[in-house]
Amino acid sequence: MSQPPDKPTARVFFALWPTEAESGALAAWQMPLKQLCGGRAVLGKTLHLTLAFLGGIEQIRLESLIRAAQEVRTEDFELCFDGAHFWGRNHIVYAAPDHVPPQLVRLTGALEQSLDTHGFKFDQHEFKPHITLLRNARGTNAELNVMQPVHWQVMDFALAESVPQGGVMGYRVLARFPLKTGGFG
Ligand code: 2AM
Repeated sequence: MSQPPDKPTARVFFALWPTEAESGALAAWQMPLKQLCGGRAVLGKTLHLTLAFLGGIEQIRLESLIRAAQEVRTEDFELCFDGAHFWGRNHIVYAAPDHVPPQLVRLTGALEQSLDTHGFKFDQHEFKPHITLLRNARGTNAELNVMQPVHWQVMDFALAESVPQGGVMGYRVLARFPLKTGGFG
């Protein structure tokens, strides 16, 4: 028999989770940005782009959450991170695409629709695709767009759990959901 979970709820969200090559390329932006903006670099292997944030849900609902994600059928796409920006309200420096591909908008729309259908609540703030690179950063007037663009072929999305690790927030990927290669022609 499998062990019962050690806590009744899990703090979860759906995200695009880069491969090592892509997260490595994005992590290379962190040092020059830190020199300009200070703050704390997010661990390279935990860099991600949040699609939908649910917060705490009961462990027993995870299976149903995974089924909701499995019903999402959208196509793979390329995402290009062109530059870094400072977000004063959250004190973060983040990487973002200049152009948001329509497939990404369709993916978040389909995911939200499926979550809704399955009775899951999620953060309804306007979707602003970004990857947080530095936390507790300060603003600067310096140009932040001095990095090499990072191209990412998005083949899947992930369900992740936030897990506190040694005083900072760590993340664990619980499941991955492939996108359809080549679209739906
Ligand atoms: P952030 O990087 O801009 O802080 C896990 O917390 C992930 O979910 C983070 O990427 C975080 O974005 C995102 N997120 C979105 N809405 C959130 C919320 N209401 N509370 C905490 N994290 C949220």
